[in-house]
Amino acid sequence: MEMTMRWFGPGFDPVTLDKIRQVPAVTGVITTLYGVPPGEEWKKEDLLALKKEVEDNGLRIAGIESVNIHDSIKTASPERDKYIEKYINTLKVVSQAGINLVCYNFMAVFDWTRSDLAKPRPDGANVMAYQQKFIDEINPDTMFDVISAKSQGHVLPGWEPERMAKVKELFELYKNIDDKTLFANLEYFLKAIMPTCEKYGILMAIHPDDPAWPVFGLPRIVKNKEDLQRLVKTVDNPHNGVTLCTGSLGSSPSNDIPDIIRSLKGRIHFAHVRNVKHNGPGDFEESAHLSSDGSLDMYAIMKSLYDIGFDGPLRPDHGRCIWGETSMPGYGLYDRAIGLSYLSGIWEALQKGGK
Ligand code: CS2
Ligand code: MN
Repeated sequence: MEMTMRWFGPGFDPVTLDKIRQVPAVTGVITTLYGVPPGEEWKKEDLLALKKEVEDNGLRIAGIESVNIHDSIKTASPERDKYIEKYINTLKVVSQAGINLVCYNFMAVFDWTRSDLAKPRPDGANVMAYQQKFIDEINPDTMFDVISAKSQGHVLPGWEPERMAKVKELFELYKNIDDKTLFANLEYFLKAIMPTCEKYGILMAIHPDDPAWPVFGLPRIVKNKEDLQRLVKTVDNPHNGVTLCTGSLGSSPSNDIPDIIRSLKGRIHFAHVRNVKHNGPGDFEESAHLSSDGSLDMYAIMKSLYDIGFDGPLRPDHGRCIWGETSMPGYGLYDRAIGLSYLSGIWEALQKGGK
C-alpha cells in the first residue's frame, strides 16, 4: 500500500506540495489536469509539466483522479465512439508519463452530491453533509447554485460552472436512460478501452456513486456489492477495477464495507478511506477518520484491505474543516493529515501483527 494525498494542481489547490511532502508516510499524490473538460484529449506536455512539478517537490504522481467521462459515452449518443477514441488517446498520454492508475466515475449529471458543504459540529469543526429531505425539496436545476454558494469560491470537482450552466440540457440527455442502459453504456466503454489498458498497463478504477442511492430520479449503477460484482464480472479483466471509497459506499448503512472489500480481491486498485456518521435514513455527515467519531469501523476496513493484499495507492478522503483552515470543501490539509496518520498507525499495527 502506498500512502497518498489528493492534490488538485497549481492554481486550484490552496494546499501546496511542500506541505503534503511533510505529512509522514506520504510518497505520492493523486492528481489530474483539473482544468481540462471531460472529452478533451490530454496533451502530453501538460501532464509532463505537472509530473515535473510533483517530482521537484519530492513526490510522485501515484494515479490520476479523474479522467472524467464525456456524457456522450454515458448516454451512448451518436458521437460516443469519437469520444472513446479521445479517451484512449488520453490513456496513452497517461501511460507515456509513467502513470498506470486512472480513477473515474459513471454517475449521471452530478458527481458527488451534498446538501451542506459546511455543517457545524459541536466542537467547532465543519463537515460536508447530506439530508435526503433537503435534496427532495430542491429543483435539480438550482442544485449548482446551492452548492457553489457554499463552496467558498473554489471550483469543485464535478461541479464546474461550464458544465453546470447546462444542467437542464444534461437532465434532458439522461431522460431516457435507466439503470440497465447506463450499465450497458459502461460495459461498452470498458470493452472498448480494455485492449489499450492491457497494452499500456493501465488500471482503471471506477469510483462508486456518492451517495450510494439514486438522486433526482437519475440512474445509479455503482452503489453496493451487487453492482460492483456485476461490473467486475461483466468485464472480467484485472484492468477493470474499482476505487474502493469507504465514504461513498458507507453513506448507506446497508453496505458492509469489509465484506465488499473481501469480495473484490485483486480488483481494488485504489482506496479512498474516510468515515461517515449516519444520523438516520438518508441523513449522514462526514466525520473525522477515527472509528469512534463516525459509524464505520476503520480498523475492520483497513484489516480487510490488508488481508486481501491490497498494494495500490490509498488516500484519506474528505476530512473535516478544522483550525480555521480555508480550503476546498473536504480537502483541507489538517484533518486529512490527521486522518492519514491514524490510518498509517492502523496499517503499521496490522503489519506487525500486534507483536
Ligand atoms: C469525490 C469525487 O472522492 C471524492 O472526493 O469527491 O469527486 C471523486 O473524485 C470522483 O467521483 C471520481 O471520479
Ligand atoms: Mn471518494
